[in-house]
Amino acid sequence: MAADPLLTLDHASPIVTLQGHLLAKQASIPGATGTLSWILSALSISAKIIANKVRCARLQDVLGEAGADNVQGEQQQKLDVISNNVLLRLLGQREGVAIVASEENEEPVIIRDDPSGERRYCVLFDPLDGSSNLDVCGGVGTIFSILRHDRRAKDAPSSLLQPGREQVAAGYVLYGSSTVFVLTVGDGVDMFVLDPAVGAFMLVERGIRCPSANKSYSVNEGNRRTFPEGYQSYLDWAQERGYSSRYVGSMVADVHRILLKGGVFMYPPTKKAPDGKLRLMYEANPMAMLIEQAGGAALAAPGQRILDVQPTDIHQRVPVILGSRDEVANVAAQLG
Ligand code: AHM
Ligand code: MG
Repeated sequence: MAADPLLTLDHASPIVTLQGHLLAKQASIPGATGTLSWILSALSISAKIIANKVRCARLQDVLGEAGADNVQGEQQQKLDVISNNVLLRLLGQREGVAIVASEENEEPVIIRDDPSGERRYCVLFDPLDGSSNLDVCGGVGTIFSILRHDRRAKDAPSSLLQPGREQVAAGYVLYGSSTVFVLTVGDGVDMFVLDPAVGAFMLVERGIRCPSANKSYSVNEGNRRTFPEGYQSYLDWAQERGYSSRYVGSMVADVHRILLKGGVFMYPPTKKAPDGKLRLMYEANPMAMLIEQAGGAALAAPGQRILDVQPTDIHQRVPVILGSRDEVANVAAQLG
């Protein structure tokens, strides 16, 4: 691909926006109604609004704590609240959305529960992951997961409690040095970059493959002493072999690097968080779907795919080991 896709004179190399990409996909699926594309378009508009807020954070007094705790007992940042509101309002306008669940809200929000035969979806998201990095201008992101609404379920939470392998789409937006939208609808992983002058996400890479190996691990080593023994053995094993350590402390930024460059990202159980810190439905499942769709692996434990974990609570946590296939296997081998 040319350094600047707009500079190429190759007429066979079309300029593709996220919107155009979704319409083309929709046209290729017989009987597709466009409902999913319309939901993804709400996510893309939300991403542009949140990106703009993140970019102006220092200028607009939206940095710092909002003064309340979220359902996880963590301090909400003002931008967490703003991002959550933007997503809820935009998704709320989409006919195809039945239920929305956010890491920031204790209960799912039921948008429509009419029992008509129409196909509807549940959208789960972490509106601004890694928000504690905002004050130091670090990369943050929005993570989302889309499931089919189960109209037979007795209530909203039971419609949401589906294993990650049932996701119909998943993705994240990284608000980093550029704004990147990474998406899977179950047939590979595509990446778009926001052109702020045009106001559109432009396709920059189709069918991303996560390299099968890279001597690099990403974990909060400050917690090492409280990791289960197998993780400590893995770190010894990796260090003896000259592995590099790379950790931002913002899952979207760390996983984005792993997706493109390879290596392994881990959030193991710790003394403070015996099931790990990351949430199955808002963080682990969508990232696991993306990584598997790119040819990588995502485990909660040896032999236990994250995507096969049966959720029992929408806010539950899960240990995460994901990234290059061979590197995930190296960790699993040490865990025994
Ligand atoms: P958040 O959803 O409250 O922002 O927390 C999730 C973040 C992830 O982005 C990141 O991987 C992890 O917390 C970092 O945790 P730690 O600071 O314990 O390493
Ligand atoms: Mg998060």
